[in-house]
Amino acid sequence: MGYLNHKQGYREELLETRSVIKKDNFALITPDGLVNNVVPGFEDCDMTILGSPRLGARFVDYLVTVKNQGGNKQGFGGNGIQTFVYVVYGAITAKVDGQSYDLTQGGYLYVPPHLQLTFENNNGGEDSRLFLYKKRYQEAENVGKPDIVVGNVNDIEPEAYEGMEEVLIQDLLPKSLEFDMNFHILSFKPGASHGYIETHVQEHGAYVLSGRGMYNLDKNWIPVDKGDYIFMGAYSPQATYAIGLDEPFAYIYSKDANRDIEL
Ligand code: UGY
Ligand code: MN
Repeated sequence: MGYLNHKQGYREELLETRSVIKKDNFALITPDGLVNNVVPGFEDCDMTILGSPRLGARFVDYLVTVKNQGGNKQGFGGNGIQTFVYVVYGAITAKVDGQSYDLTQGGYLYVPPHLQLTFENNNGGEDSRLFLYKKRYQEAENVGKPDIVVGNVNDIEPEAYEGMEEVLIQDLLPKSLEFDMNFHILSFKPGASHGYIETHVQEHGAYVLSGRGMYNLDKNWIPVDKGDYIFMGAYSPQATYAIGLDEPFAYIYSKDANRDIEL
């Protein structure tokens, strides 16, 4: 069964998938094949683990559907693990260090590595969907610890990306050295593209929020759609052309930043 699309039982058509898994290189994970993973601490949540060290990532990404009474009261992250939550739809109340944060669609919260995140659904009985992330924080000499960051992408003015007006970028976290990673949203008008095929050491976990694209993942042109997840590993060549008629092709993604490589 595809737990997100609630399809159960035999299908009329032959079984097939658009997912492509190349461990330690790249992966496309489509919604139809996702299964429910039980993770201690998460109650009344359907969740699925997307990018993870088993795929070649140094972080873990999750897609979480939080039910009416659902959430995490036990605490997520802390003890060296930083966390980030983005509300795809719905509403939650998150708590960090005794402080509450109400997050609605487009809202996000970054929790530094010494603190834990708890949250509960706050969507009037309806489900909420979250894109959730954790990564071990990499310290750097003479660099302080990051603070909590709360925001909503609907309040962030997008900027032209690398000189292209049809490609817009939003930076969700400060660009300061305390942060060893950042989250961004890239949005391409149909027909727009990257300016070159990127080849870089940083890894990405990307969740497609809208539209469609043809994505070049290590020289394979692969169609991607809203709801898909893409892992791009270190040095994996990557770029996209947005396709479709009028909806922008947009995805939220993480990128490690501001650190040397440890030997
Ligand atoms: O920031 C980035 O590296 C971004 N442009 N990568 C990507 O969209 N695949
Ligand atoms: Mn990139």
